[in-house]
Amino acid sequence: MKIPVLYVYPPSVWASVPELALIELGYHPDAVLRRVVDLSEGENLGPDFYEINKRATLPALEADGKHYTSTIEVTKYLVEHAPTPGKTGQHQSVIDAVHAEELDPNFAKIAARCENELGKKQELGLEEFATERYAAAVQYAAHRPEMQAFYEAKLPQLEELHALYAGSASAEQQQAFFQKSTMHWQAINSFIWEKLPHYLPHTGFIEGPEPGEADFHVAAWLTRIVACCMDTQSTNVNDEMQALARELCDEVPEEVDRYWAAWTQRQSWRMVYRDGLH
Ligand SMILES: N[C@@H](CCC(=O)N[C@@H](CS)C(=O)NCC(=O)O)C(=O)O
Repeated sequence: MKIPVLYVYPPSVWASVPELALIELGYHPDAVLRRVVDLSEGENLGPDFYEINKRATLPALEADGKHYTSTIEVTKYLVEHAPTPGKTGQHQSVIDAVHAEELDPNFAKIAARCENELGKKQELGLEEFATERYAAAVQYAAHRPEMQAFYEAKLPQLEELHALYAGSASAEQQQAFFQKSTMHWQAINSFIWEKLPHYLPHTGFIEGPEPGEADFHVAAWLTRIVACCMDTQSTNVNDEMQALARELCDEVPEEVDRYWAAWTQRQSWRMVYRDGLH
């Protein structure tokens, strides 16, 4: 049988979900072959990866002659084929919740609510990220007329982000982006306070004493949100929950605090985030 191929990029939020799953579900380290698709260079926007995943997103999995092209599908496959079976999740609603567009953890990373935050994120390398990806897509589009519809959908978003980060956006575009970013963080803030605690258990994990399907998704989402808070704090904060609390302008709900502590003690989480939160 052919070894499944998992398409990943280490700093990617959603590609961390199958990485956590592989370890927690007891897969042998060589059970899947990893191929890195460099999102910062726009490699996912090219024709090679388009053959694998028409959505052009990570993670993707090639297994049993099929392509699994969303985080939910990839992780479900890994759960269903795990060496330790019986970990099928019972909590699809929280998985769907953290994948909702209004809580998109990738937008949380690029969002900027004011000029100060935009400046900080430029310093963190987002200007280069936005510029390289836009340039790569322009190049691909020029040579791939057969993918015209794909680039027509992608290029305006990439161009807009490039303009914002390169400082060539109009004042109106900038204000609209600040407003969209503010609303995005408000949605994240209210999710963490009003909904997330209801999904979290008093002890252990959402799926039981050990992490299961829903936990892999929630852990990756929460880790990215915490990473964004650590990145943009105006003073150095070493404590992750303290950084989250400052973003929430409040304390962190105790259920979230407990869940974070449970995850950060796991070998799997330490392995996946060994080079830093992302
Ligand atoms: N809802 C999709 C989102 C996946 C997604 O956005 N992945 C990011 C990496 S974390 C990506 O590949 N983005 C590609 C791009 O922005 O061009 C899923 O869960 O599969």
